[in-house]
Amino acid sequence: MLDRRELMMRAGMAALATGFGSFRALALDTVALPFDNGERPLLKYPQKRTMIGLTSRPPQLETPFSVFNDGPITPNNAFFVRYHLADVPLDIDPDKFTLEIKGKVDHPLKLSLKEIKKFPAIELVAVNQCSGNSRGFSDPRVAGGQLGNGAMGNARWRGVPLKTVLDKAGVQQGTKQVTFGGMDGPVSDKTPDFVKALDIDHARDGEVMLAYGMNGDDLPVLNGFPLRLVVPGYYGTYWVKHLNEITVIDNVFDGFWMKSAYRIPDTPCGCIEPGTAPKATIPINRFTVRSFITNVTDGAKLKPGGTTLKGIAFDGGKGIKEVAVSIDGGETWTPAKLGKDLGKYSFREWKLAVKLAAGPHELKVRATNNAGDTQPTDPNWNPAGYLRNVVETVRITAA
Ligand SMILES: Nc1nc2c(c(=O)[nH]1)N[C@H]1C(S)=C(S)[C@@H](COP(=O)(O)O)O[C@H]1N2
Ligand SMILES: [Mo]
Repeated sequence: MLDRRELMMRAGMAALATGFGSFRALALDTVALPFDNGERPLLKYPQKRTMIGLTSRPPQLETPFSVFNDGPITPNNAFFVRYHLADVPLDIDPDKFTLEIKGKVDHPLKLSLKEIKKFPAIELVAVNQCSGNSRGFSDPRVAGGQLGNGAMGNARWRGVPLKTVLDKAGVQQGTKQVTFGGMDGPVSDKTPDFVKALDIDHARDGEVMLAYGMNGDDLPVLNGFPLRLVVPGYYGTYWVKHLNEITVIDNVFDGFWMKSAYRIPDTPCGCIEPGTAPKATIPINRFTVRSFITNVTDGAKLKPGGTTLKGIAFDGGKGIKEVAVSIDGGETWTPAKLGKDLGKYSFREWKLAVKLAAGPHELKVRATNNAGDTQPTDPNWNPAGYLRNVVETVRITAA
């Protein structure tokens, strides 16, 4: 017997089979994220399984957290979706697509997708995480998309090093940055177009990638088909989707999305006293260290005795050195066993066998990276709700 949700899903799939021409999401049900006003619709979009909706114009989708317990790679159909501007390109013809490389280069280029795929390819497993991931937990609350922990994902990206293409174009002396623009645009011409910038040395580090492949497939439309920037270790805001314009410049780019948005306090923690304003800010950059328990949810009832806790950890590219777990609210910690190393930018799985006495438990997990950076016991705060990486707590009862 099919339950109601399954029936609606099938009906929706049939309706959507006509493709992106009739691009519409189907609302299935709702879920509640664990903060005030956390009710969200469950939505079904083309190429995506049921996801947690944040907005629909443009589409913004969170990954249901249980997906992170299925393995270290996030499937394409469960990967989160973030857009700023409502004019999202849904039917790009890959045969007509071109990427332009211009500005302070000796040989401006216009490359087709076929030409891009002819360069020697690289592959890299890397986490993409939205700067605002977990923002809904900020206390005091802050403005912006009220996300739970599902605006992150880990994929095997395939593409060409940005360096290869920049070298071919011939970057001129004295240049400072490279800007990246995608094919989506604002609905009103008063909204600034989404353009991001990286320093020239970062852009040429050999790891920043023009990616056309994700987990062995093309990029899903909503994740930037047919080409996106991958900036390993850096927040998702730099991972420009539907990338079609690269410009080498000899100044520091001052567009809205670099100069005014996506900035963090210029302090060692990127944080300030809750409720205050920063004195100075810098562009957001590398991920903070994070870890999660994925196989036990908050409020769960478990059997007393032996059980294995499991989860994921990641950081901005130093690599995870250690994950420690506490089952007594942080009084004592035991190192967990780390899973397979898929590379320093990837989710790292961990697990630990524990023995739970009858009664309530606060389970906590804390990761440390190879630079010695770890997670704070109390949440750091900044006005945009970025960089959240407090030691996560899962409250359970063994009975
Ligand atoms: N063209 C374009 N690229 C974009 C954005 C956008 O609005 N337009 N948003 C960025 C932000 S803030 C994030 S977090 C990531 C999200 O990538 P995803 O939607 O594939 O998960 O895309 C980035 N690239
Ligand atoms: Mo983001």
